[in-house]
Amino acid sequence: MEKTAKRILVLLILMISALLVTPLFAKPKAAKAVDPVAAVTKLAPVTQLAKNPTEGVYYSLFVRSFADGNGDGIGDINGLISKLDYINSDSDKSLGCTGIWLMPIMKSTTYHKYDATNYCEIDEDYGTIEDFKKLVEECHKRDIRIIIDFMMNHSSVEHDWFFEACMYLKELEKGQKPSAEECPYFDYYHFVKEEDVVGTTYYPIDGTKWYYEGSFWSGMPDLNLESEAVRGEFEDAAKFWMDLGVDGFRIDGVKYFTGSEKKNISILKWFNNYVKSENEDAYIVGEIWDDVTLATKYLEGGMYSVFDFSFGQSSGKIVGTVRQAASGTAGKSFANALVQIQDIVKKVKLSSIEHELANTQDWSRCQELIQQKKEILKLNLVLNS
Ligand SMILES: [Ca+2]
Ligand SMILES: [Ca+2]
Repeated sequence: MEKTAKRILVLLILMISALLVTPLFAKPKAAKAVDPVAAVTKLAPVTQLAKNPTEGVYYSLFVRSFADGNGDGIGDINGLISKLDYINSDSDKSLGCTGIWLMPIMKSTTYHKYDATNYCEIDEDYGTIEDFKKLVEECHKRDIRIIIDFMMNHSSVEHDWFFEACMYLKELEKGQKPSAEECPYFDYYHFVKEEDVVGTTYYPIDGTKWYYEGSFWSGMPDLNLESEAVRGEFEDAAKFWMDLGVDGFRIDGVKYFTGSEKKNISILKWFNNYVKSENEDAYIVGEIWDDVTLATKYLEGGMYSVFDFSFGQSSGKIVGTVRQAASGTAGKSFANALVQIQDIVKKVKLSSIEHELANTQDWSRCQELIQQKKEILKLNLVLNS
């Protein structure tokens, strides 16, 4: 295990031990419940150990619902800037998070924005590139790193690439074979003829006998990540955001890149190598929603981390530990679970750590899973580091 990762793990174990010392070793009379406020105060120094983007606590943030800066009822970048002290500052009221993960901010037609219509623009609901530059500056002033959602598996059905490809297919003469030389965007997606449709993830293109793949839904056509041209587009997009100062990426839908785990890992290797060639400290975490052993295999793709979904949701280890913070066994059980996960991780990649995840946009929020009490939420964030 890498030195820094070890330090974090040891720190977590020490923190959790701090929760346990009183109930385990004090005389029965002194075995009272741990005060969450006092516990959080003790845990706070974790922020001081986050020396680079791979360490610390990341706050997952849906810009649309976080803070509205212009009063139109939709959260935006300027609203977020106005609340940064809440995320990390010297104030006792700060959550002490060392990073934020912004759910999609790129131009899109949906409220969730997981289907981009342009990978190098901020959605106008959220603001402008100038606003984003200001956000990066204000975050870095407060030692908050920014990673952003990066959606390579699919674009929006309204992306120009898809529009151009469909127009080309509609204009093909009968019997004419499509060619990427005539229309490069034909190779950007997975188009098949009617007779080659497999399963239910293909959708028809009106006025043609062609179908396109949409793993998630018809509005998100799957991109061909084995195409050099598509990879070039994503290298340009990654560079665009890194030049603006982002510290890394959360890669969406990795398992759906292709039907092959080997190919998916190879795609990750390409992306990871590219990003690291631009910024060797960039943090890349992959969303591989699967059993922890299967998800961990994707570390072969060179990413520093993959999400560990087994720790999340209401039945997961993080929420369970927070709910039982005052018991004599919750902390020990949490530490044991972390050690077990790290044993699995180090068999694949010695220098990596698992990114324990309390919740995602697809689950109920932490506050709902636990309770509306800030100290308890803070404890949850620390365990989620
Ligand atoms: Ca707004
Ligand atoms: Ca795919």
